[in-house]
Amino acid sequence: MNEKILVLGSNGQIGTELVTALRKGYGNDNVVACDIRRPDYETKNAGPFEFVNVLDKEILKDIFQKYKPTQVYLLAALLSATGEQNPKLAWDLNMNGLLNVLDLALIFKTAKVYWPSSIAVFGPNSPKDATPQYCTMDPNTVYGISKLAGERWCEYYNQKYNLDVRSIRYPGLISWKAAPGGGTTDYAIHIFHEALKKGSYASFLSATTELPMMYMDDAIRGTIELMDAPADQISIRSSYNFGGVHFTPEVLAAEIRKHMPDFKLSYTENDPRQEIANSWPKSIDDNFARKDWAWKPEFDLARMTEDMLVNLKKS
Ligand code: AKB
Repeated sequence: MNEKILVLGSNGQIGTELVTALRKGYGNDNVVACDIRRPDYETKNAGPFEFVNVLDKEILKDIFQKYKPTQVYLLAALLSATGEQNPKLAWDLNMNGLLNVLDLALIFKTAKVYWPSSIAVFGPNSPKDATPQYCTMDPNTVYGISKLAGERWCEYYNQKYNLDVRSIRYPGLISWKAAPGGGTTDYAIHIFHEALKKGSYASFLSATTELPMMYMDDAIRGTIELMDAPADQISIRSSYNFGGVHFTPEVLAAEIRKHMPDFKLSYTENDPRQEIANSWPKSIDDNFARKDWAWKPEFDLARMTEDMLVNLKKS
C-alpha cells in the first residue's frame, strides 16, 4: 500500500524525531509535517510542511482532503506543567484536537491513527511500583484528565466505528535533538545541558523522586513498531503501558558523574512540578506491549546517559 502520513504537531519534542524516522522509512514526500510553527530543524526542507492548527477543523479538513492520509499521528498537545498554567486551553487542545482528528479519520477513511497518552493518566491512588495496565486511575492534572478521557475516546471510536486507533502511554522522554515542551519530567533533559554548560544543575524535583523515563530512540522505534503491528495483535485500543527505565535525580546525577566526576546536583524547593511528580508512577508494568507487539527497550540508564553526553558535546 502506498502510504501518505500526516504528523500533526510535528515540531515538538517527539514530532521532530518521528518525522525524520518516518521519512527514512516511507520517503520524504510521503510524510507531511504539520504544525503551527515552521520547523527549524535539519529536516525543514526535506519534505512537505503545512501550517495547521488542529483546533481549526476546516483547515484540518482541507489537509485531509489534499493528502488523503493513510496514517495520521496527532502529537499536538499541552503537557503537564504548561497545562496547569492554562487548564482550559490544555483541555481544549488535548480533547478537541483529538476529536477533530478522529472524526476526519472516519470521513476520509484513514487506515490508522496514532495518538500519544502518558503516565499522567495515573494518579495518587494508582499503584506506584510497576504500575499495571489496569488499575485505579485518578489523575489530578488537567493534562492527565485529558489523556485519560482521550484514551476512552480512542477505544470508543475503535469499538463503535472500527477505527484503527493505536496509542502508547509515554513516560518522560529524553532526547538531545529537540527541546522538551513544558513537562514534569523535563529536568532529566535540562540536567544534561547544564552539566555540560556549567558543571552543575538545580533540579526542580527532589533527590528521591523516582519516575518512569525512556530514551527517545526507544520511544520512536516503539511507536513505529506499534503502528506496523498487524491489527489483530493490538488487544488494547485505549493506550498501552510502555516501559523503559526509571530513576531519581540523584541516581541520574551519579550516572552523569561516571563521565563528569565534578558534576554537582542541587535542588530547588516548592516547584509545582513536584506535586505532579508525586502523583505519578515510579515504574511501569508494560507486559501487554511486550506480549502483543514484542516491545523491548534497548537503552538502559548507562547507555542513555553516555549517548546523551556524547551527542550533546558534538551538537
Ligand atoms: C510530562 O512530563 O508532562 C510529559 C509526560 C510524562 O507525559 N513528559
